Amino acid sequence: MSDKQTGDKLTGTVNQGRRRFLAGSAAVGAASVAGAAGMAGVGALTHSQPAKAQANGSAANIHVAPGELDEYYGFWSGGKSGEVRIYGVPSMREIMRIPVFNHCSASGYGQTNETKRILGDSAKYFNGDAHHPHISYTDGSHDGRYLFINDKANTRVARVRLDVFKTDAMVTVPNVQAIHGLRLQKAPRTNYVFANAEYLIPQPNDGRDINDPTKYHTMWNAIDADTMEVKWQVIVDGNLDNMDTDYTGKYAAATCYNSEGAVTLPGTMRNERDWVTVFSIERIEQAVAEGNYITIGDSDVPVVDGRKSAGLNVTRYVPVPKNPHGLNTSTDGKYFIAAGKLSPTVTMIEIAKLDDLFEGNLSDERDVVVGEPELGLGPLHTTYDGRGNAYTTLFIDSQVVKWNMEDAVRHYNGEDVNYIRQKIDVHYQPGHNHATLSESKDADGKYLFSLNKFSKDRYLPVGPLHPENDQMIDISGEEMVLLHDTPTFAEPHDAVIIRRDQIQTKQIWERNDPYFAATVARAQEDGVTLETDNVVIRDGNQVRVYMTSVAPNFGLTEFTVKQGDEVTVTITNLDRVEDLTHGFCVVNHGVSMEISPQQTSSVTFTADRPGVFWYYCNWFCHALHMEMKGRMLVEPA
Ligand code: RUQ
Ligand code: CUA
Ligand code: CA
Repeated sequence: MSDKQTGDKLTGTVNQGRRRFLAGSAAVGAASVAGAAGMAGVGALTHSQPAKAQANGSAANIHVAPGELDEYYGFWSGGKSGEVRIYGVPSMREIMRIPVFNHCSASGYGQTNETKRILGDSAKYFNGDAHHPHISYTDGSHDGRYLFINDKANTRVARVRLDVFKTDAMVTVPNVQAIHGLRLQKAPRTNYVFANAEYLIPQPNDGRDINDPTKYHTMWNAIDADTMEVKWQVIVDGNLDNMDTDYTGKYAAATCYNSEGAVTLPGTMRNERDWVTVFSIERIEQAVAEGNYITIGDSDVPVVDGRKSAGLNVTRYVPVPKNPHGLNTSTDGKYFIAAGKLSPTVTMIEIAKLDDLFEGNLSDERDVVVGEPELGLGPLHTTYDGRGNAYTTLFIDSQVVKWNMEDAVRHYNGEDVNYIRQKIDVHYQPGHNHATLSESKDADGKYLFSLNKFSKDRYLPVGPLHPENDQMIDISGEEMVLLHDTPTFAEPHDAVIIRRDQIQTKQIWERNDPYFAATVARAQEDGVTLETDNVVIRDGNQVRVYMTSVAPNFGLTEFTVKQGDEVTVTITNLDRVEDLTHGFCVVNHGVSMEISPQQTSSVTFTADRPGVFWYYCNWFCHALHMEMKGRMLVEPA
């Protein structure tokens, strides 16, 4: 590439030209959607702001000098990669990756016995589709104990321990498909993880009714956050997309874009309105306690019928413009705000009115709506600054719009006020956005991230597949200011950012940690003390190899097995030094795992070929790290 081309690429003129081109193509796509939605006429797109960060000095604040620590932890969903990624905010240095629904070549997640126990039956899947990471609460504030995240691809919900940054529990939700929206009870503490199943299926899904979509339905699911067991499910009308909970622990609300119960795209656009489904957690618990439920198939999870036809009054359906998407609770606890997607509006539901709704004191479901501001094209998600302002992504407009909630309510009541504060261009096509602490009552309105689905011309080209582009915006002042671009891999849907003091991590493992307790118990059955013993135990054609590691030595420099043996190697890292992780890798066997200080890790594989196979430490641990190895001697069968 010539200097001239490089120079051109950096000029605002060219960037703006590209912006228009992109906005145009997005508008064409949207126009066909909007046309089908009976929304012709939307789609005039203009952009005038430069694509580069504004030079007003704010960017200097986000430089975190070498050796300095960031102010916030950012937990990014890894999307189709199935992982969670940890960034320091504001530096956007990637600090760690946590394998959750994927398997990991480095740590052995998905391969070690400890992690296979966590993955359970779903260990056979190598993929996941993680969307919504959320951190546990006590009284509406993040308590830093756990992070929970959904897997749309294989209908799972996982929990990550934030003292060790490891996935420690997973559940596959029965009788539903595609967990999408996921949120936690915020008060008094996170007792429940709530999970939306997006797709409609016959139930039980055992081959019956496959040709009769009128018999399909889906359910809203409550998982016990402490035991990770599914506690109950609620059958709903329509489907469930995104959701959020209130700040009292009483209510949750979910968007439904398929009130039609359709199985095709045109079908899901038929109704002029869809709805927001509101759940009364108390009333559902009461129905379960009174035995007012069924079970489905071979699952014993109580299923409460929340459809209108069942008349149980555990749910309410609030009509909103068709095919809504995001639903985000304002951090003052006042509103559920549902984004219009195909409508240029968001709908504000006043949570304080929900008691009256369920008690039948309102004449119309829509009476809980207290604002419906028009914001721009393609509103998808909303976040908050804790100062009364909301920030909504506009997918089609490629903008984030800052607007004032109380002014939007006044406007809805007929007052002539302008609730829009500012629109800022983002690059390009934003989905979620997320501001610091904006899922808790502690929202501090400092940084906002716009998680953009397209990066187009923002980075050095890497072929047809592009990264996404997560843009950091300063929202601490009156004006939003674009600060920084971070490329991210396929694809963070959502993120959660909390203060660094809200997380307390362990520096080394404790020997009695439940993460490897089952492995310790197995060793005890063999009469092995993991901290001292280096032994090989033969049990038929199963061989259990126990060894320690202390840099730069494995407790065994060789062990002998027979061809065809099932070999389990259990290693206990006796080093107590922070950051002194060892690895265990067997050459040509696809075996690799992490053993961090004071951790026990184990892996089982078949010694299928005779010969000499070296095993080695694959985590650089010592000046003699290269020498930290041994031989597995496999005798011919
Ligand atoms: S969704 S881009 Cu999976 Cu949260 Cu809206
Ligand atoms: Cu132990 Cu490298
Ligand atoms: Ca619809």
